[in-house]
Amino acid sequence: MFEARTLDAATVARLAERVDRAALERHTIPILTAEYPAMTEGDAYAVQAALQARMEARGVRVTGLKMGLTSKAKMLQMGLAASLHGFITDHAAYGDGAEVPVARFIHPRIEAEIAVVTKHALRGPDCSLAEAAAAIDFVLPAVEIIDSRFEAFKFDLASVVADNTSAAGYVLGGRLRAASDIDLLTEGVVMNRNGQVAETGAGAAVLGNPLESIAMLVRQRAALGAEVPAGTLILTGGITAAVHVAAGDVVVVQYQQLGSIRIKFM
Ligand code: 0L1
Ligand code: MG
Repeated sequence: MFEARTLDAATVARLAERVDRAALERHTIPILTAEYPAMTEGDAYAVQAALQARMEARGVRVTGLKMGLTSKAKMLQMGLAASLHGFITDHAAYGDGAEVPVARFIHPRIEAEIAVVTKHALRGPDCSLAEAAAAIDFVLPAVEIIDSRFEAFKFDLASVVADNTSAAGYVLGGRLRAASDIDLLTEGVVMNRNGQVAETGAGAAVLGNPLESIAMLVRQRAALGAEVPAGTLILTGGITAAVHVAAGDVVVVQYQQLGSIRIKFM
């Protein structure tokens, strides 16, 4: 599924440190392929894994997994047409009503997403929608905060995978619902920023069905020799294009059946 690795372990570690430092110091860096144009997706996931190890070594806790670039709106916005995955952490995890300091980020954007928590482990290269559906414990709404470490929020696929798919934080809220109580395809979302509708969409925008996003995550993890354990929080990917946020913005994301999430950016 992913092209073979070409970078040696020392280079992978150096690139992970470069991305990590940019996030910690909140400055942008050139895309990694500027120096390593032949970098593959296999290399990029190795850098992402090294980045995760660095973060965990200083006490950051991985709280789940995310899919990215799962809607046409996002793919068009970023000019990239392949879905990818990363990890999410407790570093910038918030609840409904949170006041989020934008100074924690470089040039943050937000995305309305449908999240799930799994009750069974999912594994293997052939994971189906039915298997994904059967593994869901509950569904909840989420807003992902993304923040590229690359100049002008522009990158290629390998660079953004290495940069943990721009993951920077997330806000959970709303109501927990059983998957059987929600039609994931027609679940509607309206994102308001400062009282104006910024984006609208429905669950089907996520790869035709958010369950496909979960199944794809499992297949991608399998290609890396990993599974999605029971109890995993999964952000299934932005339903709409991402929206820029700045200090002073108040965002309210309303879901049809999952409730709403309010965030004030400070
Ligand atoms: O969660 C996302 O869809 C982000 C994936 C990486 C691309 C981007 O930063 O927009
Ligand atoms: Mg996202």
